[in-house]
Amino acid sequence: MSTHRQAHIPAQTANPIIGPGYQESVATYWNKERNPVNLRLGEIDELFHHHYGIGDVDWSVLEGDPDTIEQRTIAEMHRLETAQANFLLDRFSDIKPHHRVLDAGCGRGGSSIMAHERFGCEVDGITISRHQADFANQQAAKRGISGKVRFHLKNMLDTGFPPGTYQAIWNNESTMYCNLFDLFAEHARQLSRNGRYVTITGCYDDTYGLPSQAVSTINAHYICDIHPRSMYFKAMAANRLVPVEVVDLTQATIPYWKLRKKSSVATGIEDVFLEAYTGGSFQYMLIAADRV
Ligand code: GPP
Ligand code: MG
Repeated sequence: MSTHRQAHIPAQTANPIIGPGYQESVATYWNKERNPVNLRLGEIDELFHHHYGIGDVDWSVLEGDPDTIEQRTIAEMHRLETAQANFLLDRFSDIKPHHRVLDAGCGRGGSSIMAHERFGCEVDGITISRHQADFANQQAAKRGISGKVRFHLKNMLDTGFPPGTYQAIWNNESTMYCNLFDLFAEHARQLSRNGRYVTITGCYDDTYGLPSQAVSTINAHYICDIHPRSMYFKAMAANRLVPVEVVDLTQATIPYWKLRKKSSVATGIEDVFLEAYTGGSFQYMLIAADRV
């Protein structure tokens, strides 16, 4: 009898860069995802985000002409999500037009397009979802920036990009889809010496031990695996990434979730995020690090 294992052929065979099982289910989720909470917001200015918002809410959007409350609420949520992306990009002060930057887990490309428009640099966005890569490339084409902003079907743990290619790399709410040690090893390889890495992420506070029920519910909702806060620093220290700035954005994101809960595009996960953040088991963090 042969002892050879039958090679597993993923259902999504058109995507050869992902492994079977976990990554396959994540890609399937994002290939099917068409949530109005992302598409209706993105349609406002054709910047499609897959992250949450920060900053104070203008609560007047829930008042006044009832016919415009819905659209004004959606515009306000979008404003807060764009503010989050700008807060992340603010950590890259030295990007010049000749630099290349990498958006790891780029979603539909909103942050990548913002980076190019702000710095004039070349941007590579990578995702394991063919739908997201195609969608994001169409957005770049519509803006006439396809020569500068390119989206690829690639695995952020193993991109194939040459060593030292990037002056900057970020993960905007995408680290919870992979092992941090593997991820930061790949980032350190691709970053130039003295390059900058930034992540905004949700992490659980391991002061309290393991993930709370609310954090576990978020994991199940998005098929992700939220890491403990301490693991970010261990994985950075192991991979030549030295933190230079840590910002707890938990209080800054709570207003976004309160508004989202009242909006027509709420998905049902809002109360869970509010419970996790206000209960203290979950934190929304920015970490910036230098590649030494
Ligand atoms: C938001 O994406 C981000 C994630 C799904 C990763 C998980 C992030 C954490 C901070 C835990 P999205 O914009 O597609 O989500 P939604 O459809 O709920 O707006
Ligand atoms: Mg969203």
